[in-house]
Amino acid sequence: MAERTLAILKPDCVRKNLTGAVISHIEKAGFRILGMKKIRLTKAAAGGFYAVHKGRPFYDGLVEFMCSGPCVPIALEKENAVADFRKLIGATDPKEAADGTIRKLYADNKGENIVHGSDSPENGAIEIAYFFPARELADLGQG
Ligand code: 3AN
Repeated sequence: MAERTLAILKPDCVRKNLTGAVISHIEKAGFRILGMKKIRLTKAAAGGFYAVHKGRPFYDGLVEFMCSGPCVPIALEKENAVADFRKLIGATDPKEAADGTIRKLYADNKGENIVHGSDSPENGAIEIAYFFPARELADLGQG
């Protein structure tokens, strides 16, 4: 059964003109793109998305960064999508990310790390719904 996960190509990815390169990694790894858009998050939208991190020392900087320019949320589908996507992007800190992963290849640091990936199928569904109304994704799973 296909599973879904949310990717966000973060503002550093867009600023570095790397969206195409990163999407290419994602497609080559076998993910189907269900929905994709380029948006500029408000502070409230970014704060809501990262609400689980509220109170942590990096929260304000993270929200500021996510609003600092456009980003590209992408709803993805694949068997084992959540775990496979996290493997593809690598560890949060690019210094610790495995060779060949997207963060190892392109990210500068823990804060500006190019791409977000959901951490569980449950959160994947919640996060996809945060950016994509169900009607936008209906019947798009077959490519
Ligand atoms: P991941 O995105 O790898 O699941 P999380 O969920 O622990 O990582 O953190 C969410 C986001 O918060 C990360 N993508 C990163 O941008 C930022 N972040 C996490 N830890 C730190 C930190 N120690 N310093 C700066 N930013 C951080």
